[in-house]
Order: sequence, then structure tokens, then C-alpha cells
Amino acid sequence: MSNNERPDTEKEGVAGFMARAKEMASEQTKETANKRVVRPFEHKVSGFMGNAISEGRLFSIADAVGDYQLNKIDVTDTTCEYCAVGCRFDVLTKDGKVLGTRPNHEKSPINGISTCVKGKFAHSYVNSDDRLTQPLVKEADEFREATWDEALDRVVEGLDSIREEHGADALGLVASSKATNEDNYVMQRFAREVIGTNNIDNCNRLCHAATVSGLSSTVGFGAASIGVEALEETDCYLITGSNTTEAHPVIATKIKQNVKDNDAELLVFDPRKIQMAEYADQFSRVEPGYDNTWINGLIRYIIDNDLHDEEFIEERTTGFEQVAETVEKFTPEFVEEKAGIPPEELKHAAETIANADSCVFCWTLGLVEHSHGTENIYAIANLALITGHIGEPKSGVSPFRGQNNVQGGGGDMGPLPNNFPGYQPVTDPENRKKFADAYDMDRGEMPDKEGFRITDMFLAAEQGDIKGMFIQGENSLISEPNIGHAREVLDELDFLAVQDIFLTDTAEFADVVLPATSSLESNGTYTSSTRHVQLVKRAIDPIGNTKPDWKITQELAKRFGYDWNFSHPSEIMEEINDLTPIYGGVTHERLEALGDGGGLQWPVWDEDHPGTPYLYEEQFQTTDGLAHMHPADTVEPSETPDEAYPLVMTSGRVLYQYHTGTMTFREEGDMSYSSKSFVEIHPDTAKEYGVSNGDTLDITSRHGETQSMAEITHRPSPGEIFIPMHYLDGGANNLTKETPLDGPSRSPEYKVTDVRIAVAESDADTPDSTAPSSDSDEQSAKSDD
Ligand SMILES: Nc1nc2c(c(=O)[nH]1)N[C@H]1C(S)=C(S)[C@@H](COP(=O)(O)OP(=O)(O)OC[C@H]3O[C@@H](n4cnc5c(=O)[nH]c(N)nc54)[C@H](O)[C@@H]3O)O[C@H]1N2
Ligand SMILES: Nc1nc2c(c(=O)[nH]1)N[C@H]1C(S)=C(S)[C@@H](COP(=O)(O)OP(=O)(O)OC[C@H]3O[C@@H](n4cnc5c(=O)[nH]c(N)nc54)[C@H](O)[C@@H]3O)O[C@H]1N2
Ligand code: SF4
Ligand SMILES: [Mo]
Repeated sequence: MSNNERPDTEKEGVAGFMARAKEMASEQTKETANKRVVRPFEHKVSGFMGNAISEGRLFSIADAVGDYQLNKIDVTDTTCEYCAVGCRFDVLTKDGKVLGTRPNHEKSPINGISTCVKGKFAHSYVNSDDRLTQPLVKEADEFREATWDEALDRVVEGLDSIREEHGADALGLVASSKATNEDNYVMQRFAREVIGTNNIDNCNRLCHAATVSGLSSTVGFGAASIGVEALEETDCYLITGSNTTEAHPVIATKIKQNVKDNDAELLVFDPRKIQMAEYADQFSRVEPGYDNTWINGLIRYIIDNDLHDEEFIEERTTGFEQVAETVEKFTPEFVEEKAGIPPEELKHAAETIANADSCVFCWTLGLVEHSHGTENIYAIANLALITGHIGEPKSGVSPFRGQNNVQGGGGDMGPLPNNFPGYQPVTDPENRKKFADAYDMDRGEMPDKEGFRITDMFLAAEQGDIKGMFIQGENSLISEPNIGHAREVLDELDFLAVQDIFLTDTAEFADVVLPATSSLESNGTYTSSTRHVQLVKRAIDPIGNTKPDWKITQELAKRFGYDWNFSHPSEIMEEINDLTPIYGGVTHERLEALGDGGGLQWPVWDEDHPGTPYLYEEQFQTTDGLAHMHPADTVEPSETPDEAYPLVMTSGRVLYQYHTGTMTFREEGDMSYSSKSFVEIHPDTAKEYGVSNGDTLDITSRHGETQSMAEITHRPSPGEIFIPMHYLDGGANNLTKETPLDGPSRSPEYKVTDVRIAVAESDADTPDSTAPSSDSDEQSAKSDD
């Protein structure tokens, strides 16, 4: 539904407010003031959230702005702190308060004039009263405020005593993909140089790690091969496991535009009838966990019907024979039986992809958060390769990355157990020498074996092999698979330090909590899903006694005896330039000089290199320059329904909330939508179990149990339910499992959990309450045009 199609009642509310606000403004200000100041909050209410933000709050924004002391309003261009689309906007601030944001098309290479609801509205958390503003230390199970000196000393003591007694590998460090590239670079340096371990990882493991492992071993880089232009102009999209309108709204808008204006073909494969399905030429409902099956089915159909690109396969790839052999068993009948895709849909999709002049393969977590996630990526990469749809301006692979900086801070910068910055393996002696020399270490001091992945850190802690952790900017209690397991681990650690902007549910377990600046108080860079490195600029001074993440890490390093002496993130970037070839020419000065905040797409090999809008034009990033296809033949997910657990739960996101809610739960507008957990359930399933809309359900898996509220809707198939991941109470991770993990990437199988349901408390007061709620079916129209 577009903003203009909102129900009249909402329009009236917004329109009414706008009329009054404009009246106020016009009484008191001149035209120029109106242009500069009123527009941001006009923009604020013009969107869907006009009805969600109370008039009280809008008027207080208007009042603050309405002092009309224009010279006191600061405007800073920066990059969005939510998702990896990489939108940029101006932030309007006054006296340390964030008033609002406004897209500035001159400084927004990716989004132009668009942002989504989160970029537009969800920044109240920054000035929230319950921000962490002072370090905290725990004494007799209670937190008390401490000085930075005391808190940092306690962290050093906590980490050092474990290292003394059990060795450096008894410590696990978690870096934050919410933080900048520079923050993450120093964090990996801290792990390796100061602590002496490769036990460092971040949320990419819970996210696209299978994409990274799958793509890096086939085509070279664990990243999207294309840029936004391809997403705007390609002739064909295969989108799978991506709820694009809710998770990457600005990209969704570009895709919908291309479909509408240029008749681009859109194929959507997903277990849920998400909004993208409504724009699709073909929507195919997938059985959760059977992606390898239908993708291999497409490959088989294409090869069988001679629709593959023989020249491309011959000249640019290896492994075709093995793939062709492996897909033999994935007949249309087998695909229908296992993955639920009818033969005619398989045929139509295969022919559409193979016959298109250009095609982009888009995916997100529905494809990767599986016990065989890496195989799913092999399969989709094989499909791109056998059709020759990669290495061109409008064709390629396009995983939509998650956190604002998971591409850069979660990968490129090397806070990873296996790689130095720039994906240089830690097991290669040459790389170890290079980094040891740069850090002035003895070569032998550089840890040489791969460290624990996050998921393995939690398993190792259970076994007593990890004794202490330092978690920056992750809310592991809620985001790790199986909250029950995560709780036990966090509770059992000998020492835990957490660095965050709020006292999160995870931080409650900590011995020391360090208060970091938020994105809007930070300088540095983020790297978007399309490999754009972009500037992040401080819009307000650090709140309270908070410090930037990199500075906290540097102060800790100093207490351990390492004097790094960086005085600004741009200096950290200079070190990155020297050691990370793909960032060789990315300097803050250059990004600033571009005038648009930095549309430089890596690899940028040196200062004269213009960046790389799309990858693999001539060669793949492998030792022989060829793409290496890997066969993938796993069919089943790790668990399948039985009598005790007859339904399949998938988990994911909603538009208005972000992950564990630390930021969006503090935004009153977002909280008027999806403020607590719910279970999407098909009307047939509801009928079968006697469930009415609004009932509280007991939901039990083989790994845990929880209660959540029923929302009857046609979005899921009968036999499947969906629960969002955002909530501690009633959220999906009360039911998910910590093992098995995907082999190569060690990612969890968040997307498939067998469950049973029972009504705990009925809300039924009308005979037709088992009908889909209009609200929840409308969710299939959830978007943010
Ligand atoms: N509003 C909002 N936006 C976000 C975030 C947020 O928390 N809130 N988080 C950001 C992050 S870190 C990430 S990683 C992205 C995630 O972005 P998405 O991956 O798009 O988000 P999910 O809701 O997890 O949705 C995954 C999709 O996979 C489908 N799916 C489930 N199981 C399967 C399966 O077995 N096979 C297939 N093919 N599909 C399946 C679901 O129905 C859903 O449509 O979003 C980013 N953007
Ligand atoms: N069941 C299920 N579980 C999932 C998923 C799923 O689809 N299903 N998705 C998984 C995915 S893809 C992801 S990415 C993870 C996300 O899991 P998390 O990364 O744990 O989720 P967030 O809530 O984004 O946590 C980020 C933390 O960083 C803090 N923060 C924000 N800005 C800063 C900063 O500048 N500095 C510091 N130090 N801290 C900051 C926030 O307050 C918050 O506590 O969840 C995973 N869990
Ligand atoms: S699409 Fe992502 S980057 Fe763009 S405004 Fe929304 S949350 Fe921010
Ligand atoms: Mo993610």
C-alpha cells in the first residue's frame, strides 16, 4: 500500500496535523526558514508513520525546531545505522538532540531521495533517557556506576587472569557489525596482537556466513557481484528467502519500479506469501529447508533442455560435469515431492532465467540460515554460472547483506576467526608475517590456528573451553540460536564484558559494561551490501560519558602495554589501506572529496583506482581466474516434522522492528506496530487446532517452548508457522537449536524448527474469529513505498 492509499482516517489525522503545523510555522517564520526547518518534520509526518507518532511528540519536535534559531540547527550528512542497503541522509540536530533526518540526494549515491521508516524515523533511541552514559561494574550481583579507569582496569584484569590461567584461546571476542570499519579493524588487531587469539567473530555468523563461504569458494569474493544499477535495470530477478519489502525496503522499491516501468521479470521463491509475491510474474511456495532441491531442479531442467551457456561454462568455469551429474536425481517430480514446486512453475522459472538477456540472483536469510546453507549457495552460484548471468553490468549474484556494516565491519575488516582484514587467511605464513611486521610483533606471536566461530564459542563455553568473553554491540541472549542455551552459557562464564549503547538483556550478565557512542555520535565508514564504502559522520557530541568503540579498544590495548596512538578514524583507515588490498585506495579524504559521502565500491586497489561497480568482468577472484562450481546434493533439513512436532516454524523480521529491539523498541512510532511477538498461522491450520485470532498459544519445539499470540493469515502455508526473531518473550529463539550447524560456515539452522501448538488462553468471542484478521493479511501488503 503506498502512503497515498492509507485509509482516510489516517490521512485526516496527518493532514490535520500538517495544517496546524504549517499554520504555526507560517505565522512565525519566513519562507527560507520554512524550507529549511519545516520540511524535515513535514517529511516526518507525510509518510506512513504520521498516525504512529503522537501529535504531542510531533509538536514537541515542531517546538524545538520552531524556536527558529536556524543558526543553531546543525545538518550532518551520514550513513544509515540500520540495514546494509547503505542509505545516506542529512541528520538535523539542535543542542545535542536529534530532530529528524532528511534524504539529501546529492549525498546519497544509493538511495537518492528515498529512505525507509527506520532511516526516516527511528532515531529516538539516541537521546533516550536510558542510554548507557557511564561505565558499570557489578558488585554483589548489582551494577554500580564506575569511572572509565576502574571499569577498564576490571576488563583488563578479567581477561588477563583467564589468559594467565587457561591461555588466550580460553577467551572469545565478539565484534559489532553495527560499528564502523575502523572500530572493527582495531578490534581484530586487539584480538590478535594484544590478546593473542583468533577467537574473534561477529553476527555475520548468524547471518550470511554461508553466503560468504559459498561464494568465496566458487567465484572468489563473499559479496554481491553487482551494484545498485543492476538492481534498477536488470531484465530478470530471481528472489528467494528475502522478504525484501520489509528487510531491505529501499532496494525493494527499486525492484518494484523496474518491474512496473520496464516489465522486468520477477520470480519469487519463498515459503511465505510476502509482499514481493504480489509484484511477481511467478510466486512459488517453497517447503522450508528444501532450496537445494528446487535450485538443482532448475539447473537440471536448463541442462536437459540445452538452455545453458556452453561458451561461458567452457571458458570461465570448472566443475560442470560433476554438477550435471549431481542434479540428475532432481527431476521435476522429485522437486515437487520434496520442495513443493509444481513442474510447470519449475519449467517457467528455468526458461525465464535462461532466456533473459540479464538476470540478478537475489537472496537473503531464507537461503542461508540452514544446516546446509553453504550448499544452497553453491547451488544458486551454479545456476548463475551455467546460465552465464554473472560478470556483467546487469547480471550477477546479489545477497542482500544484513546489518548496516556487516559487509565491511563484519567481514572485510577481518574480525573473523579465519581471516585477517581483506580475507587474507590466518593460516598462511606470509599473511601472518605481513601483519606481525606491521604490528611490530615477533612472527611467532601471531596466532596461527583458526579461532572459534561465534556459534562454536557458545558450544565451547558449554564444554568449559571458553571461560571469558568480551562482546561488543551484539545482543547474543536473544539473537543466538536457543535462548535457553545462550542464557546458560552467559551465566556460566567466569568473566563477561559487554560494550553497548544500552544495558541489553545480554549486558545484564556482564561483570563490566562499557558505554559506547551510537552511530550518530561516531566518525568512520560503513560498507554497504553493494560494496560501497561510505562516510559516517558525528552529528552530535558523545552522550554522557560514552566513548567511540575504537577508542575504548585502544584504551584497553594501552592498559595491556600497546600504544597505538590513533587520534582519528581516518588514521586507522590509513593503516587499513596499507594492509588490506581491496581497501588500498579508500581514504576518508577521498570519500569526502567525492562530495557524495563516498560511492567508492571495493576493490579499490590504490588511490587512482576508481572502484569496481561490478565484479568478475574478465576473471573470477580465484587462483586460476575461473569459477569453481561445487556440486550440492543435500535434500533434507536437519529436522523433519513427525507426530510429536507436526508443524514447521520459520523465523525472521518485520518492517517496523530491528533485531533484538534495542533501538526500535525505543521508538514510539515503531511500537504502535508489532510491539510484541506473534505467530502467523494459516486459516486451515487454525481451524485444525481450534485457534482464534489473538489466542495465546503454547508453542513447543524439540529444543524449547514459549507462548505467543496467534495471527491468522494466508501468508504461511498450512502446516507452517512464522514467528519473528525480535522478542525475548515469545520470540523465535526460544524454540531454535544451537546444533547442528552448517558445515563450512558454522551458521545455525534458524529457518527450520519443528513445533507443536496448543491454545493456552482463548481470545475467541465471535464465531468467525478463525478467519484471517484483516490486519494480518494486510501484512502481506506491508511495505514502505
Ligand atoms: N525491518 C528490518 N529490516 C532488517 C533487519 C531487521 O531486523 N528488521 N535486519 C537486517 C539483517 S541483519 C538482515 S540479515 C536482513 C534479513 O533479511 P531477510 O532475510 O529478508 O529477513 P527475514 O525476515 O529473516 O526473511 C527471510 C525470508 O526467508 C523466507 N524463508 C524462510 N524459510 C525459508 C526457506 O527455507 N527457504 C526460502 N527460500 N525462504 C525461506 C521467509 O519467509 C522470509 O521471507 O534484514 C536486514 N533488514
Ligand atoms: N531465529 C532467528 N534468529 C536470528 C535471525 C533470524 O532470522 N532468526 N537472524 C540473525 C541475524 S541475520 C542477525 S544479523 C543477528 C542479529 O543479532 P544482534 O547483532 O545480536 O542484534 P542487534 O539487536 O542488532 O544487536 C546489536 C547490538 O548493538 C548495539 N549497538 C548499536 N549501535 C552500536 C554501536 O555503535 N556500538 C556498540 N558497541 N553497540 C551498538 C545495540 O544496542 C544492540 O544491543 O540475529 C540473528 N538471529
Ligand atoms: S533501507 Fe536500510 S539503510 Fe535504507 S533507510 Fe531503511 S534501514 Fe536505513
Ligand atoms: Mo543479519
